[in-house]
Amino acid sequence: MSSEDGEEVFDVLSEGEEVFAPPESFKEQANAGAELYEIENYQEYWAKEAEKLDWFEKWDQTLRWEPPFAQWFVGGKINASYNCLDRHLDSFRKNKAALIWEGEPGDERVLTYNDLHRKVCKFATVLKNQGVQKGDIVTIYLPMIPEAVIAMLACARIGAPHSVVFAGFGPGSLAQRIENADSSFLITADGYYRRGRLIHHKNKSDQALEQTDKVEQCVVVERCGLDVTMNRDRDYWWKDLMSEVKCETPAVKLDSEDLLFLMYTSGTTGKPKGVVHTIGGYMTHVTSTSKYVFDLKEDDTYWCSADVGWITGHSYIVYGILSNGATAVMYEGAPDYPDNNRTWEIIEKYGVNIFYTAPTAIRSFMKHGKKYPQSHNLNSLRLLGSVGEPINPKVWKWYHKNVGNENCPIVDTWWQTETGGIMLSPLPGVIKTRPGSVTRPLPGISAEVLDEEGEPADSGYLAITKPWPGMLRTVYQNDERYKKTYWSKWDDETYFPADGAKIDEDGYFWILGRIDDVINVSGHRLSTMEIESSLVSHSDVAEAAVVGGSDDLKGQVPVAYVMLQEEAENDKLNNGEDEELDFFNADLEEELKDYVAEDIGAIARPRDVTFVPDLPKTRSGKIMRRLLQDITEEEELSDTTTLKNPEIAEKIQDIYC
Ligand code: 6R9
Repeated sequence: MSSEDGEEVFDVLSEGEEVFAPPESFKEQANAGAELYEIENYQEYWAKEAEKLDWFEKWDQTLRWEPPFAQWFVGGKINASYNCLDRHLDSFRKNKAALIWEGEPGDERVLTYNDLHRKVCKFATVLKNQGVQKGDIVTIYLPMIPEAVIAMLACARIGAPHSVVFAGFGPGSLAQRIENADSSFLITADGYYRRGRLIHHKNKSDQALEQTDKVEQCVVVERCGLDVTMNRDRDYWWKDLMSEVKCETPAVKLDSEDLLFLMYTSGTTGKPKGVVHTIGGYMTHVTSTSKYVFDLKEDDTYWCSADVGWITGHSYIVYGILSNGATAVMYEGAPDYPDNNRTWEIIEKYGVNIFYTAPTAIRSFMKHGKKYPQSHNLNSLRLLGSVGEPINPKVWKWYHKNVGNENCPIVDTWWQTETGGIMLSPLPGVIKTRPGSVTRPLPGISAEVLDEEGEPADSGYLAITKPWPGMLRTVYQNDERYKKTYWSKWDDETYFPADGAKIDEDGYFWILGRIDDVINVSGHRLSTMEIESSLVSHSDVAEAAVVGGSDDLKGQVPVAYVMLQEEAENDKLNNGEDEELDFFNADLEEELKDYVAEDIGAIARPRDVTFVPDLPKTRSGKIMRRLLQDITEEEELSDTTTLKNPEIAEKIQDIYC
């Protein structure tokens, strides 16, 4: 891996492949250097990274590993809120912007580190006054407003773990999470703005509280001035409670292994799991990876477009970013409201330097066309990131060219709710990238591709082979599920993320998507993702989802659902008339099948290509292939309640049948 002079560690990349070297100017100033790929002892490495945080007392043991249970920085005393706030106040950062917030209607708020600290201290006092104690789980059900961050850091300040529930979830999901966490304290809001609509959020909370009697107190943030019903025995206005208290609650000295938060993963099967994260290891992981992967510098303005209700928001809007003392942009609304200029306007207006988003968003930017990013000055951008699902090479290149002006390294970051922080990603400025590959594990992370038996393979399952500080500690109150889900595929020292992966001759990793998205055609393992990527590389295609349809002879065959580019949709599905689109075009269907067969091989040729107006997606933007599977197999539709667009499933069913 390393060359004589230790400089171009990754010059080994095969010639002729599409390889993007980091711009010289980026390389010279990068936080990361090639030596980071030479780490010999992962525990020593993480201990060094942990030392960059502020500890009240140092740990006596870096790692206690009793597989599959890990404790990091054992005996250390720390507070996450202190690391995100107090430690910046003795320097010029005191009056530096911590959060630049923009509401969907265009209202703005800027909170400096000092402002944020004051508000967090006050709300921590409120929590204490209301009787919240160390260890009590506080449920936060807030939209993308600064109070979400304030509430999280206030909980962290007094050692009350938070469980943030994404605001887009409905009452049933909220009630389920409150029940599972046995949480008696809820923080919600009157409403918020989304795509120009006013969402009555308090109503949704009230409906949830009809389904569970756990909640004894509910604090309501006023965001929109909505007229809401307040239950006198239970509900309090945030602003009333805040006006009564002083900014006086110090950060409590907590144990490194005390709970920081629970995050429920929207399980594709069964009930959601409460993923448990603890303070010391998680903070070490997210602080270190923010610095190296996003190349965070003191004068950067960083924007992650995820919601704080997801792990990406927790790690890379709040904890990892604020602990580095950086300035984060936070935006309340839809990226395309009131029109497709909004995202680019935000980047231009605040001079965003680092932009972190998801492939699903990039695909929709792409669908609308390059004229939108191109009509804005995006020269401030110097680094782009991607997270959440595999990014097709075509989409990667579009992002690189039309958003990054061919001048910004792209970090395609693989990780999960369970991993806490980024695990595989390019170190920008150090490693050359290939569109579609997450490159290599980050320093201190050991990953491999293993086959069913646990032997190294070129193509198989992604596996994490050593513990890492941000790892989940367990599934809340369910150690058995923790062991069974994550540590029993091979042995109890090897973590199973349930993602398929390939490794190429240069040691680059290619994530193929969840293993439930892998199909087996005549004994050949094919990633639905690979076929999707091929379809998306056709000029008429905007988005594609592929599932396996049962086939008597081959076992499974690929079945494709395709959304066309706007122009192609108008031209090719219009049937010569201006009325409703007819989602049928035999010629184009054949053309796409041939295209895939040519591109990947006859084995990948889809049996059906169905044109659809939209694809079923979860609220975090992941395509819900399970539903397409049901449609393909002509089975009853499984649960659609976690979908962003539940109505689409039946529509597709009508088109397909
Ligand atoms: C951070 C986050 C985790 C699942 C994961 C994988 C997929 C995430 C990816 C990626 C390919 C990437 N995933 N990042 N697949 N390339 N860069 O998204 O967490 O919501 O828990 O999802 O997302 O399938 O297993 P989470």
